[in-house]
Amino acid sequence: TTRTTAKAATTKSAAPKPTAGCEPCDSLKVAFERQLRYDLTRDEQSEASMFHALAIAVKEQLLDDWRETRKKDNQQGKKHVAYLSLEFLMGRAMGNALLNMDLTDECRQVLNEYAVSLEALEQQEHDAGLGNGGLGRLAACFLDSCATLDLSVTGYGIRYEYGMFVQKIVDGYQIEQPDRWLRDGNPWEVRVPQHNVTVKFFGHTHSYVDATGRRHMLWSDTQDVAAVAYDMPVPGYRNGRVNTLRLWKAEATNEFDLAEFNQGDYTEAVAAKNLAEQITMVLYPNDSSENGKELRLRQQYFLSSASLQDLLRNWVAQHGMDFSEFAKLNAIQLNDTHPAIAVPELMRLLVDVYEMDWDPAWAIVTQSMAYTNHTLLPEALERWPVRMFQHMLPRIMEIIFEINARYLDQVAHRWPGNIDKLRNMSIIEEGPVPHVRMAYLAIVASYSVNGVAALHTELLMSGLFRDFYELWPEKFNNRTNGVTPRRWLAHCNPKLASLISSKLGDSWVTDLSKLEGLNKFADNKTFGDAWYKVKQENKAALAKLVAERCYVNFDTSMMFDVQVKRIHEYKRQLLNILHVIHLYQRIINGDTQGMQPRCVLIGGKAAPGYAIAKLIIKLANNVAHMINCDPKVNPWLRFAFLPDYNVSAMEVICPGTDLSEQISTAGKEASGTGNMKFMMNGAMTIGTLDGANIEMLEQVGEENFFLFGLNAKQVEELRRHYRPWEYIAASEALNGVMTLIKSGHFSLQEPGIFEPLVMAIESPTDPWMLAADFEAFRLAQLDAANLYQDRQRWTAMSIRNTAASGRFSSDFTIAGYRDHIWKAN
Ligand code: B1N
Repeated sequence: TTRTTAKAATTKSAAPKPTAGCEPCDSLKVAFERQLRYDLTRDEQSEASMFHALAIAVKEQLLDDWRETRKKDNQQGKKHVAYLSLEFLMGRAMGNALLNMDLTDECRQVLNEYAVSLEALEQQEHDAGLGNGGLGRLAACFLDSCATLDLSVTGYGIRYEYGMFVQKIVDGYQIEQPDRWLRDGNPWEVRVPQHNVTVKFFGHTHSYVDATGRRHMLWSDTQDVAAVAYDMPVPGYRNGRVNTLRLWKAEATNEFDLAEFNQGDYTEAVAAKNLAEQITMVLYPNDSSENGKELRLRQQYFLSSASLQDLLRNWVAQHGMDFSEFAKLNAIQLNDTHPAIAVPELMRLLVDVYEMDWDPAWAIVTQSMAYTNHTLLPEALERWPVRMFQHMLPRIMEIIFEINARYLDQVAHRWPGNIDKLRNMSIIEEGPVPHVRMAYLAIVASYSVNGVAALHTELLMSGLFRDFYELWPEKFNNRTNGVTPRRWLAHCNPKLASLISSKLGDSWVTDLSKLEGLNKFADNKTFGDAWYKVKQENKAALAKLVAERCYVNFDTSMMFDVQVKRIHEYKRQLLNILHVIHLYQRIINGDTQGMQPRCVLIGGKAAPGYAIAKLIIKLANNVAHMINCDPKVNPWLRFAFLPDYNVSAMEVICPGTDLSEQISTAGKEASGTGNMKFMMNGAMTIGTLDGANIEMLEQVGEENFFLFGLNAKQVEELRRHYRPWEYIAASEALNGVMTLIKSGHFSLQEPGIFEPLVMAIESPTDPWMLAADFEAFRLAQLDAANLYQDRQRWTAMSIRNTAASGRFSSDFTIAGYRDHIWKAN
């Protein structure tokens, strides 16, 4: 099978291209062979060493463009955007780099002589799992779109030694193991020691007045940590641009723990390097919830300070000490509040280091900072104890107080005599333990505040940030998320990509609205058959993954029903499992008339401290065991939990899915992005009116979407008088399921372990309202099952879903950021 995608129309010569002023660089083949031959650390024959050699050779091919991009961006008056994020969930780089650089065919030719497939080598790459889920993967999709739209954007992040943990399943329970993704080296990164900066922690502040009467602030006796830049290339799609993802690693400076040196404790002092290097050791594995740990605040400040110092140093190198044009030529996008400490840090650098006055410095901050909110969940809103701040970052805390005092003047002016407003809107939350509200800090300092889907932005403006919306309506805007069609269609689904290109040409790769052209073929029998055939082949690939990782056989003649995402109560994997148990009961009871056989897959990681989420994983595994062991059930239903769900797994999963589960409680999922990947790859969605589902439904039409459940308003309304037992009593199906769980049928070895789940469902304070939505979900599933039996109709709907997915290209999203937020050229 070939993986040639949408490139039939493009021509590409294998010859190396000459570059001005230097000899033509080696061809991919020469570079690969040189690398393979001269790398003594690896065995030439192994796939791992061939992958490594190939990656280095590919990186070499993009060095000229990389250098040119930097030179051009520095010279031309192009606006630069710094995308600050604690997470970049990049996944593997090889397939994407080859696709974007149009080197896939040439690469295959080179590998031909080595009797090894490109796919086999690609498998050797460790995922760069520097993120938890949607937020981190969004940052990665955005980088691809920015480069493809020829924007000058630098991603700034942390080079975690250990990324998202590796999930093992032992006896049905999640076990976390460290992700040593760098153990074989990272061929893509370039260490750039000349870009080192120093980040200060702890110490004391004091001030003095100089001869001219100007007050200067000093922050001294600090513990200094070096930030070392590691750059990763971000190639645009066949346009010659190579942007940069700059990841910072913490290292000890010579000054670090000087005191111990002076006491003669040389070895102790050197050993103390650990303390500095801890900062970038590990990614916090909590998705959509606050981490609250001191080390996390250190990570946030480390990233923010290093990145801003880098930006300002670059600015001064180009423009000298004149910052008057800074905000015109720079935007700083905060990916949630995680890097919001960049606000006071930019003030500190401008005022203390570059000796600007407060007002012009504040003008620069408020004209360059923009903030994206990603969640309404209260447990995710970052608040740091003032005391922790004062101790770790004394100068930063002073600046926050000053920002707050000046801003509260504005509030007092807008709402004279309204003490409640002052208390509610203050950046400092008073109380026995005063806290800094990071979201408020971000809003106050930003000229743009955006949500990530239409409903989410509405709820921000009417709920969480209502007061701020009243004060500054002009700051608020919506930018619905998107995903890159390079990775999430052209690369991960080459068969569908070439089928699409056979009808539409390949311009859809950079203009996804072109997919609308597929509607014309939705009811065409021949095209439908070809579409179905591709889906079946992709299902076979997914079945292979499931067989290898779960030891469960998925039969491609059955419907593939998939829910993969972080495990969280609001995402309602439990609702999905309840439905699986219901199907199981029907089969046991012989009620299989007209039933559509299906394979259900659930995958995702639970935060290590999230007990209920871990219990949901255990339930899924126990239910799967009962189902898969029962030969009577087997022809109708199979169920697997996929361990260690990550970006690379999704590249196999979304092309092979028939039915995509997007079933969060309405009003809780800010946007979702997995939903879009499935839609793009021709899955039907069963989903609630939540996040971007609503916009997907608008695009594709209700007749091509299995909609069910309460809407956000109804959820809020029902909260006040929710009586789950009434829903359970009213539903024979749900009643049966609850009774079966309580009977201990799925916990024979460990009686009672699922009691907390039962209690959650039956509680009148259950925020996720599983019981309320169960019947609607069951009926929507019945619709889906019935429809699946009409192959032609289902296929037509699948085609219409892909056709309507164009809006969810991150190119569209980024064009929105470019035009409405960054105003970039
Ligand atoms: O961000 C995604 C959205 O599509 C999802 O709906 C949303 O849940 C996700 C603290 C988060 N929101 N908040 C986080 C991640 C890590 C962390 O430490 C919060 N992730 C989201 C992209 O917009």
